[in-house]
Amino acid sequence: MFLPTIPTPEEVLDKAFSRAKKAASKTRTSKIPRQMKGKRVEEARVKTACDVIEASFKSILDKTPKVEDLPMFYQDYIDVVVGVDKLKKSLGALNWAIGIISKLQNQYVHKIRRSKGENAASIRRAAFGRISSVINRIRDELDFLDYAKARLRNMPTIDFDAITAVIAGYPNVGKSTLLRKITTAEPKVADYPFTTTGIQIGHMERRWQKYQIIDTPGLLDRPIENMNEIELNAMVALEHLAHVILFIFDVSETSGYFMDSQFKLLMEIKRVFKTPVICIFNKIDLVENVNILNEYMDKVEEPLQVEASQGIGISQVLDKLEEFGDEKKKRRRANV
Ligand SMILES: Nc1nc2c(ncn2[C@@H]2O[C@H](COP(=O)(O)OP(=O)(O)OP(=O)(O)O)[C@@H](O)[C@H]2O)c(=O)[nH]1
Ligand SMILES: [Mg+2]
Repeated sequence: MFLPTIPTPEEVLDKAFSRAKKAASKTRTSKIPRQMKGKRVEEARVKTACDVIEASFKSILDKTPKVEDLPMFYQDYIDVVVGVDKLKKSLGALNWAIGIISKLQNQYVHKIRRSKGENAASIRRAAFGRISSVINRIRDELDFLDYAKARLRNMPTIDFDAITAVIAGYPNVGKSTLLRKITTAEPKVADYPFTTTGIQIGHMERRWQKYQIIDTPGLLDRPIENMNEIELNAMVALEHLAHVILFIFDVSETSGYFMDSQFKLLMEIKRVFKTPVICIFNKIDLVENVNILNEYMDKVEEPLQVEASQGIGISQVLDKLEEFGDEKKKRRRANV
């Protein structure tokens, strides 16, 4: 959950004015002279209305994490989904409103105190009018924040202590099957922009190191030149996340993609991501032409053969991941 509940302008004003009314009814006026009573009551109403609005906006701002303090992946995610600049501008509008409301509070409380008692009510009405127009001026921003809250509600939960592998490969090559075989529990599905079925995150642990394996249906499964700008941004977000890419070939070509197209996709992914790639040759049980298999196995470093559907070869994939995790840890240690 990134943003707290965002009220509409009407809700902001209703709450402020009704609390103000209550505060007024509780104001003790029994021991003060008659002409002072009205002033006290109206002052309490203006003060309370402004306090309520300020508190409500401050609480929204306090509960919203600063985008620039978040890990890069989330910053990119937010940028892709709602736009970081627009979000900042809308939060800035709440700050602006807090400032103006607090000025109005001082100004009108002062006016009421200096007024003749019989004018206090009309001064308070003028104050409420100004307050309403301030809140109505940030209607678009409140609307946007409410929309952003909904869009960011299911942001994927990423474990930044884990070694993160992202799965790539054409549709139907066995990505989901492999993910399910590597990770024990059913992978969790979280929203991810621009993939139809969401991002799937599976977890596993080996020798006290956590791993998370991520599948992004519809994103890393086709040529990158066909992507629009938003999808490219989503790719950038993934690049911040991936320590390693698991590229899956379907050597049987039963998925409908020839090995040369699959290899081209691998080359493209290698070009775009500056991330190490582990190449996995899947569906070896269906191989008809061993020569083709060997030809492509020779083109990549340390290829692995698996039959994901039967879990054959999975332990080698895990070993490779672990090897990779050890290197990563060593490098991390060397950096400190
Ligand atoms: N014979 C055989 N079939 C496999 C193997 N691995 C996966 N399959 C089958 O291939 C089909 C596609 O597998 P998925 O894991 O759904 O492939 P995917 O890459 O996740 O597909 P998309 O999510 O559509 O991109 C399924 O019917 C699997 O049962 C394998 O090693 N051998
Ligand atoms: Mg899948």
